[in-house]
Amino acid sequence: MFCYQCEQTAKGTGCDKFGVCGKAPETSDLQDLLLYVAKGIGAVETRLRKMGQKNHEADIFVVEALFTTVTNVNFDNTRLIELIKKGEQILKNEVTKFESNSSEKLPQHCYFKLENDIDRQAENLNMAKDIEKFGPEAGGLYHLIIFGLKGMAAYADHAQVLGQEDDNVYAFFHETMDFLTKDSYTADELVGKSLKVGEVNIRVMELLDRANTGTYGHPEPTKIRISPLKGKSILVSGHDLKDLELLLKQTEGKGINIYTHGEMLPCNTYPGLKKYSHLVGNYGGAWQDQQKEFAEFPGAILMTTNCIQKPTDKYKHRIFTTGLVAWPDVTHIGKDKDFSPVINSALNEAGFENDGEEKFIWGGFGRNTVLSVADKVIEGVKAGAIKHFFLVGGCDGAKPGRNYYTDFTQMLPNDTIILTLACGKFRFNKLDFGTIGELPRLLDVGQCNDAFSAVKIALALADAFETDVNSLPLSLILSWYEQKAVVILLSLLHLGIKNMRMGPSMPAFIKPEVYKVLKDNFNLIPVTTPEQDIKDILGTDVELNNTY
Ligand code: SF4
Ligand code: SF3
Repeated sequence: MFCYQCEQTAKGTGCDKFGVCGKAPETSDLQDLLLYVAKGIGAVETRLRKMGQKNHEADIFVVEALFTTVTNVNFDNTRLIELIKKGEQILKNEVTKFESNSSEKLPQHCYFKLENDIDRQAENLNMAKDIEKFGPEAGGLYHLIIFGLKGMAAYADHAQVLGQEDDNVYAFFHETMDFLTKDSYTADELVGKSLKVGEVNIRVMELLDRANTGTYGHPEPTKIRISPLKGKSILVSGHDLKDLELLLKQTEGKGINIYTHGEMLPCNTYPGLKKYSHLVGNYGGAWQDQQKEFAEFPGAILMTTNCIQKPTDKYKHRIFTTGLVAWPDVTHIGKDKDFSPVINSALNEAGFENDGEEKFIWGGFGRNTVLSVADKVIEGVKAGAIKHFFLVGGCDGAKPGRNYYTDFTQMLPNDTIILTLACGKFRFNKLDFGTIGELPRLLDVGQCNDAFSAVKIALALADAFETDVNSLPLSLILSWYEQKAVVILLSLLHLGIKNMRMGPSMPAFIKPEVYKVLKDNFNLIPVTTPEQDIKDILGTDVELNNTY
């Protein structure tokens, strides 16, 4: 195996014996094999599309194959082999279709056949081979494109589940997978394609935004309960709004309270979801605390997408997966979305014996809400009450260095507004930052899936001040962990956003020469210390304000 797609990669260079995330070598190699098949499908679909022939099953397959290989999604070899076999079948049919109309030779990926010794075959085609072939710099850029596509596939899948698709997006997935079957590349070609992934991802995030807000309404400012209520309980983690809605419907009147966990927190702010009175609030923090929090939770747990960790014996019997997320020997709820096993498990567990002490946090500051008070925000800036905006967002992870984000937000002066999104916010979202006028200083825009909303807010502010995003009193401090953060970074770079700070460390696949390009063109800066970074941005000395 070789994998360096996430921030917690071994020794900061790559997992080559066992994944720090818990991914076994065989699983890692099978994931790469699945992508090999998906590249073949992309190559043949690109050519068939030029002949006017499309195949929606192939479109969905490529997206699902990519999403399946995102960090902390699918650890189940059986399911991966099933997917590889399904891909092989699609590939065979599509190649036959193509060959009946053309004598052009297809890339070798299109002639993939599953061998008896799958593990050996998978090992021979893993990510390390790309690095051997292209070298570390170009190999890293080649993988940057793949990781960007993985992140984009996650967003496209969520949008598709709620009925939002764009055929041009599928065409781009196929073209890019086809591009990845070539034998050599120039650095310019790879950089150009990476930024193109960022560009198309903006369209995908727009589709997802439309899917979520079109189905469940715009998030609205909401006081979210973060302490438990007496009674039977189900905890829903991941990112999928539709799975939560289906579960809410299936548990109506059953006396079970539903709690969100991790990135599901913003679900409490959508009118179409908060209308269910048994969606009672949020329990716990970000994904990396799940082994402790799930063990303590006295009910059933449903994982809808990433990020799953190895379930411990304390809760393995009462955790369930659905969608693309999977763990060996954990009960998987299939496409029929019959959540009865989850409901029965919740009814069998003790539930909370008492109500917890009442505690709430605010959420629901998506673009619609923030832009509805844009005049107050602009007034605040003009009157000098708001000096600077910080977008502190992205993925959380287990590294101790991630305290940076807690300290950073606590050190920010009181005349600054903090916009946040994704699970990185759990580093500071339970702190009371107070208000500027009537506006809370901390505005939670939503999930990583709501990055489009944050982009819209930044662009609207730039419009209001008749300038561009780079000239706004706005600084972006990104935390990254997995591939959705990678594609958002590519989108921000495509938009020409400069001076972003990124941490807790730079991706292992961004090698020095590539980093130099990012530094020279976009002034992408690694985070240092909160004190130094705030001083560099605001020009003032700060210290930790422990009053929060
Ligand atoms: Fe390692 Fe991250 Fe890959 Fe898991 S996803 S194997 S932790 S680099
Ligand atoms: Fe978090 Fe996985 Fe990425 Fe959705 S839940 S931001 S890490």
